[in-house]
Amino acid sequence: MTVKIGLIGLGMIGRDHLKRLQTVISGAQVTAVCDINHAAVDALANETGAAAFYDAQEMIHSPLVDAVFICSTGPAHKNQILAAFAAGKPVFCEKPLTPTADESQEIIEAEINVGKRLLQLGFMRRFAPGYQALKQTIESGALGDILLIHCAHRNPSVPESYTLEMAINDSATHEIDIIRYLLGENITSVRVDRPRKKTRHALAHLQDPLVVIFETASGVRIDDELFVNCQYGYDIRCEAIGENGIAALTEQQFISTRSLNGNAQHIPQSCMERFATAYDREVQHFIDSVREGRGISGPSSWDGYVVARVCDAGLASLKDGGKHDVVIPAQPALYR
Ligand code: NAD
Ligand code: ISE
Repeated sequence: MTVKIGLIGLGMIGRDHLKRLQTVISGAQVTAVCDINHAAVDALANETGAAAFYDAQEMIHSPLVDAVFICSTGPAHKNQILAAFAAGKPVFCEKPLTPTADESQEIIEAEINVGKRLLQLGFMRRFAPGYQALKQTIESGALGDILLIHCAHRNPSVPESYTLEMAINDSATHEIDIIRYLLGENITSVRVDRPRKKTRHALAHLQDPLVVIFETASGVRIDDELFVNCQYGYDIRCEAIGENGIAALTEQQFISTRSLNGNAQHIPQSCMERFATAYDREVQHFIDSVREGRGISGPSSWDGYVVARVCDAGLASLKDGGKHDVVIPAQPALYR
């Protein structure tokens, strides 16, 4: 069976997933494309032969579509996800699930009403070999108890549409999810520190860098440097500090060179380059789940909801600089 995909959102990541679905992934075909930018729809429909839609609801309900890919911006996700649930169609949705926890709660309730999981969320780092190896090492006990984790999330730059809040609910979402994945426990408090000095490369409305301090239920302390105008590259770091040793991510898929100029190592310039393998693996996982009818798995709406709760606390801290507690309700049976 070939899964017929309807793709919503033809921006940066939407086009990257489109290329992936056309060239890397087996068992899928993009049969419909949709965006509020009509010119982008017309151009891609022409180029790919996919049917053109300007209205997401119409595309989701079309018989041309078996499964929906949501790559629109965060505020558009909720209504598109609810429409896919109403149509009973599986949905791959880019992170964040929604920009606020209240909206994510509505999605959880709707999916529970459907009675089965229909959504895989785009927390692709869980599919990255480096993070998987880090999780295995932590779980093996070789490092002893984990005490601290140091993270850095550096982007070369961000577009003008990137808001101050997106540092938390668009960028830090990745660390919030991966901390839960690595440690198998929830975050219980958040504090956002604004260093007094801001980079001259950040737009006026941004505060960059920021440092976010998280604590988990067992007391692990995590610091996350968010520096989204670092200029030099897309640099993601994660180092777990245990009682017996440390373990850190490396950039596995790249080589280093030695020459008269010294040692050199390529620095990725975008998330698409740094996490190419992880994106390929998450998308193939979704397509295989749909094709084989084995139910949707991987990062869930619940994961998106929990991350959104932590983000809400982070946004409150971004305003007042205080430490905010996060209380996560019991996990519904559907997501256990
Ligand atoms: P973008 O601005 O480049 O593209 C978004 C597209 O969505 C635009 O073409 C816009 O016109 C379209 N759009 C907006 N509202 C719409 C609506 N109601 N209906 C149809 N189309 C609509 O943004 P992007 O960088 O591609 O990000 C898109 C989403 O993907 C965001 O949620 C972002 O957080 C996520 N993302 C995830 C990763 C990752 O690493 N997993 C990387 C980049 C972006
Ligand atoms: C973007 O939406 C992503 O998800 C990228 O992975 C992240 O690095 C970037 O900061 C976000 O804006």
